[in-house]
Amino acid sequence: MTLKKALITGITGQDGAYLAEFLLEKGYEVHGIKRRASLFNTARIDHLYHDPHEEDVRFFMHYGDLTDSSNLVRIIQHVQPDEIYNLGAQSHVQVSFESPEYTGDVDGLGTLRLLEAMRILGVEKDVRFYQASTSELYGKVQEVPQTEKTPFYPRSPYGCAKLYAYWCTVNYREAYGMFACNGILFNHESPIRGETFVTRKITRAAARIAGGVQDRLYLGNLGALRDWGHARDYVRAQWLMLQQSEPEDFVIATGKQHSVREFCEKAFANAGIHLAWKGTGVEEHGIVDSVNKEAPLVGKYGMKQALSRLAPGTTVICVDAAYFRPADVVSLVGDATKAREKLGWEPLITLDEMVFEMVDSDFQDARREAVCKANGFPLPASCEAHM
Ligand code: NDP
Ligand code: GDR
Repeated sequence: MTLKKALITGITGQDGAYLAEFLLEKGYEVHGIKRRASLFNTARIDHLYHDPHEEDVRFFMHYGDLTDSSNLVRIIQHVQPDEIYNLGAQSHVQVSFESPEYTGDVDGLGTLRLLEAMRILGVEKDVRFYQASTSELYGKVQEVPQTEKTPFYPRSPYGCAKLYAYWCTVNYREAYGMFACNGILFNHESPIRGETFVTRKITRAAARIAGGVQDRLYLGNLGALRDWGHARDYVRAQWLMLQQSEPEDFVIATGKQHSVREFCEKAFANAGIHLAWKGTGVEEHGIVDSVNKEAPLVGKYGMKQALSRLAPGTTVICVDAAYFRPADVVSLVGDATKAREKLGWEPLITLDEMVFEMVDSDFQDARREAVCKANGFPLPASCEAHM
């Protein structure tokens, strides 16, 4: 029996890793495009990798870049995929204000290059295409909650680039009869979320502050409201979209909204720190209200002693205007009714379960760091989360 083949751009990222795992479990042969980097950049997928000389290998990597049409054509020709998942992107909204042209090139034109590569090779009718569209398209929201029909109003170079990619996907579907779908995914997180996105920045800091290896967390807009789901649930939706009889666009969301402030409270509570808030605007800060040495993760990682140093009133979170965006997206919440009805999709992991899983994972790293520091062992240069 011939295996179905999938090609994933952005395989080294959060979603790429979960999707690769999911498709391998479904019996697919999985090919990923990774960028050449001066250091290893495959930590999220190393557990899936096998020496290609072994037998029955179903996971392969190819060097490539969304800014290079020639390699996209070559890789598609070589792999002959049944499905392409375009997850590769410069995906950080704030960074897109600093590198707008690059973001447009990768996130916007990169999508066009992939679609054109399929046409150049004459496989546009044989390959199904998934485009990683985003709730950032809604930006300054025109309707609450947001559905597939809500008008777009992007608020960043990232959002504008993704808008171009969204319409290219629709246009190639209509013009050339391609099976091309946009998944309009709301924020989704996990223990392998990039350290500079706000959720991971918070869970990582909560664990490190509780563990005594960090003093403070600096954040931007604490009032921003997001609809946060779990990446593992969301990659299942990506696959489901390509298994339908007709290509369509779908919103994927939980329908529940929380503020960055609330996310902090949940993460810090799992780390044994109950927060109170003082001040407003850029003067606002989060202080220790009380510590809970009986919190399950505090016991699991032996952090009781480290927590004792945190007297009530200690400042652990500060607002830093450097993290405010030139134009922010202040409130998003999605309505995934269409996905529920047509794909049979719904999220299985709750926000509280996800926050627990993230803090648990970050506690492991914080504990390792604390042990190394206490015993004089050097640590790899840890990336200080700063975006
Ligand atoms: P990540 O930032 O974790 O991963 C992005 C991936 O794209 C990485 O593998 C990265 O490679 C790769 N990449 C970056 N630049 C290029 C390039 N020039 N050529 C080829 N690959 C490149 O993002 P996520 O996994 O969180 O998101 C996946 C996709 O979904 C992205 O397109 C994102 O914009 C979109 N999205 C994400 C949402 C979320 O909440 N996570 C919500 C909605 C949409 P490297 O590892 O080398 O940096
Ligand atoms: P977002 O995610 O911009 O929604 O894009 P991010 O986690 O970066 O920000 C969410 C909200 O939190 C506010 N915020 C901060 N954000 C960061 N990164 N760092 C901070 O210190 C901070 N303080 C407050 C932000 O202002 C924002 O309002 C993510 C990415 O994965 C995109 O690729 C994806 O398309 C969208 O989600 C859906």
